[in-house]
Amino acid sequence: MLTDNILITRIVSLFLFCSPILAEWNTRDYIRREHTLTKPYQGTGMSVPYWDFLGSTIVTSNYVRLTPDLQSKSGALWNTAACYTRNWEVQVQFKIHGRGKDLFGDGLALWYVKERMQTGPVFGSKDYFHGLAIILDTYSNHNGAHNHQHPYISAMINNGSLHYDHDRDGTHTQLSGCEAKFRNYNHDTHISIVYKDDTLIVSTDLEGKNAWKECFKVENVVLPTGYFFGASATTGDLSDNHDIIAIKMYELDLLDTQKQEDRSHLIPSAASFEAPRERVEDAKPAMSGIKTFLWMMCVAIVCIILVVLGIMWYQKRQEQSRKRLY
Ligand SMILES: *[C@@H]1O[C@H](CO)[C@@H](O)[C@H](O)[C@H]1NC(C)=O
Ligand SMILES: [Ca+2]
Repeated sequence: MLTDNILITRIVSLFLFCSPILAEWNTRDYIRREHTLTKPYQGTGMSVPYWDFLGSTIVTSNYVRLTPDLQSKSGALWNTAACYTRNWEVQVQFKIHGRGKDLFGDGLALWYVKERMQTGPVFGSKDYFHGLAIILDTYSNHNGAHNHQHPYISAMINNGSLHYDHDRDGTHTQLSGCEAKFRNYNHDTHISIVYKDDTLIVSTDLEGKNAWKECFKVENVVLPTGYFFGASATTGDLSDNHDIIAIKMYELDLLDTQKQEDRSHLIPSAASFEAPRERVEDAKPAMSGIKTFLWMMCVAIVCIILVVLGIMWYQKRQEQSRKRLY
């Protein structure tokens, strides 16, 4: 009897100990197979159920590689089934890695858009898209001062009228963003995109701790149903392996008032853009470190000379006034 109790206590405490970890990954039961990509990828034959591929994408038994670590590659992965769920979470396990220590690029974009299987300039996919892009930008194209470091994660909502400006790393059209080091890890790296009750929340799990860290949250984001999930990546002069290991889509609970609503004809929009900054041309590049140093040296030398001259002049005057006294 006593030993039974101890056993039960042990089991319960073991369960309590594990549950926060399990809770991270198993809170939602409504995984939607038709929007999910998990190992083993291959169905019957060579095709992967529910997913199409474009460009340089290759499927191995352990990952889907959108681009290899080679220049000028572009690849994409697109869900074949449109999403008719209003509230959802997409968790993507990815791996961006390569030989480059300081120079690598260009990055990866995750999509919920109208246009699928279209190549283009925005990380391998179409510009002037309709829907949502979550961009994992590894390379800063911007020469002038940025208000953030790279790698950088940002969100963009487009109704087909906006251009993604690579020269500004999309900062003029982004809803929000966060700096995040997500490259060249040996452990698993994940990103979660939650779209629920018109709120978009992007979180990351990059430290191998099985815990989500919020990257940003934006309210009043309108996205219709019937769009497609996808992922795309490109390399240019700089490169990286851009790998997708898993995509899991969970259907989230609806509020009672949301159950009847037809969302299929909405135009994507977002109430708040991140403080839109004027597109000003870059100021002339600031002085380099060495130039600044030399300039400071000159100023210092001139100052010292002036001080020395001043002291000499003062002493001479003192002497003269002393002479006059005697
Ligand atoms: C599309 O977005 C732009 C920029 O946010 C806006 O000016 C325009 O009115 C929108 N068009 C529609 C049809 O919603
Ligand atoms: Ca960039």
